[in-house]
Amino acid sequence: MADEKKEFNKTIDPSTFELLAIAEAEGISTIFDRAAALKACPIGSSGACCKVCSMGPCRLTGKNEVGLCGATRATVAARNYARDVAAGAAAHSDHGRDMAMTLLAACEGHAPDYKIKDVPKLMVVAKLLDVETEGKETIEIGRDVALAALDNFSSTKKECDYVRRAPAKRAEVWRNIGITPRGVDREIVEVLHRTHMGVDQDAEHIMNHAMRCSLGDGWGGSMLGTDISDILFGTPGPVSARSDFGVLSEDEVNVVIHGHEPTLSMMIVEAAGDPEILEYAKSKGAKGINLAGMCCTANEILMREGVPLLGNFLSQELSIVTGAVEAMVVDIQCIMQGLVAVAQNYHTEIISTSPKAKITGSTYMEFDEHHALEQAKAILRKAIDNYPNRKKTHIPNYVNNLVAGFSHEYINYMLGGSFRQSVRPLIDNIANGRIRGAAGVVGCNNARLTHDDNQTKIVMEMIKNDIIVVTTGCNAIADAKWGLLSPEVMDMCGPGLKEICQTIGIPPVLHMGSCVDNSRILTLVGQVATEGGLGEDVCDAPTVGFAPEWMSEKAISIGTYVVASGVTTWMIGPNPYGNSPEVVELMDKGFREKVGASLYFEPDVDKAIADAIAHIDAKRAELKLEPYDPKKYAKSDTYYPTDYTTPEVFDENRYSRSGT
Ligand code: NFS
Repeated sequence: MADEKKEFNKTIDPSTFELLAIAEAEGISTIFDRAAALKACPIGSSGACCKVCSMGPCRLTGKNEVGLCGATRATVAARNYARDVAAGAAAHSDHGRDMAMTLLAACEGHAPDYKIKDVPKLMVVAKLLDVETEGKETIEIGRDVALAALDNFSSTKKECDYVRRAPAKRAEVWRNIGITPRGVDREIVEVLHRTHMGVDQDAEHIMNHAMRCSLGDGWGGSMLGTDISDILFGTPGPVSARSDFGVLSEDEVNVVIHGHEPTLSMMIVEAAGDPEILEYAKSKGAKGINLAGMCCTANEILMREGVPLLGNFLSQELSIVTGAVEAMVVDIQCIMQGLVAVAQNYHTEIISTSPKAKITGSTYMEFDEHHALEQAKAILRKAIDNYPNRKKTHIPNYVNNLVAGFSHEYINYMLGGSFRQSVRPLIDNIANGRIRGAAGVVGCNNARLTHDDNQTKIVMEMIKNDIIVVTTGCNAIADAKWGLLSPEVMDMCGPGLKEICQTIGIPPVLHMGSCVDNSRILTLVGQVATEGGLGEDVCDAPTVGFAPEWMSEKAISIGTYVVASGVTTWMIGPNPYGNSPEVVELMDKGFREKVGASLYFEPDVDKAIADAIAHIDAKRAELKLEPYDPKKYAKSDTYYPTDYTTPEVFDENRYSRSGT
């Protein structure tokens, strides 16, 4: 019994649960086992370890208040925090830069397989980047936009161009405290310099710069990454698709695309439609090619092409355990090193593609944008060649339907129609109390937490309380698998939100894309503030952010730029900088005084939910909006009863989830 309970606590996801049992029976070690066997270091996990010089590492625990050089707990925790932000910002922004490089190569004729797909978006971005468009061919504008974007990464200007996209009041807040982002490269370098031994020693000062660096990511590198992806591959609009392990096929070549950059994944989608490739698959006995997405690349190809979602971060090793995956094609970020070891027990080929990410034991097929389609086809041929090697398969029989593709452009169109695109109906219905507020729920899985439990719990609790949700990343995939992106989810909503969703035809949980696309959320909250009606700045509105199962440095950068943009955010789990009460206080009160929002690390998810709802109500009261009263609106007889106590035994019918 005790073991059963331990097993269940690893996940709430029936298909993950099923595959874990198979992995165990077959003696395959996964991250779930390693999490049980390897405890986290208590010193590092609270930000108490300083290893910026070789006299240490200094462990500031017990009676040790300072390190050898005299660095205090606060300085050390703040430095650790700033370095996490810098690493996360670097990952997002280097991805963004690659998108600009691809656009440049396409417009200069070096990457013939890429085209400008969304000309209206190109024009919008050109204007934002001060690129002259009069009398120029589209391709010339594309080239100049790419160059202007590249210039923004290493800009010597005082402010990066997209600061003008922020509401005027917000930009003023940043200027007043000196955290307006310049080129993100410069902000990252400055974090590394300031946190070098013996430079910046004041925790608050270090943390201010951490905010500046994160803003260079959110309003710089990431936002450019999203915009240029839209220019090259199209701005997403609603798309229906399927999710979960049941999307794998018994009689087609299954290719899992895992990682982040759409340059690779979109080309593989195109190559998979090539009749010659299809014929090749048939020549090897398969009925066709079946693509499925993993992690944030999944969100990129779902949003634009409706490619099914296989799973989120913690599902990656288990997808190989199905025995049904001929190739897992990976590029960068969130790719577990354990994949190759798992794949050695099956026929799955791990194909790495990025010159930035050499993965020992994988088959390396460098993806080069100059010959993109040819290389995508070569990758697929390799997968097809592997099909005859498939042996026994275990494909869990779970599929859920979903609707995704909610770019901020589409949300504007959906709310305002084609003549007057606007977020006004959203603002009005928050103001009149039918919608209580809005929550952004984003980010990773974490093997120290029950897989997908916090993700789905927070989203369900929000919509039940009439709080509309925008989601990205691994949270969006958890939601999809749990049926929370399907139309039926309306029945879980509180009465006011349900009424609005039915009237406007808007789902209560809006999938806005990958982690880089959190910049779409920034644009949306910026528009709400600029339009007026919920205060004049982002921090005035009744909005909150959550990272329910965060684990990566990218999540720290995201959490920080969301807070610095004015949205109070809860990261669920222990505070990785909690060794310094001063740093914790600076993230709470200090950030609130400076940028009007706080950053909380909260291990108790129920407390975080309660605090976030109280925060929304407090913001409503400050704005003197109608008090939220669900009884005033339509009666909801399908009000969803929730019991979130983790059951003793695995119960696949715990929520509304329907297996097929
Ligand atoms: Ni973002 Fe976390 Fe990775 Fe995507 Fe998932 S783990 S920070 S959500 S896939 S980037």
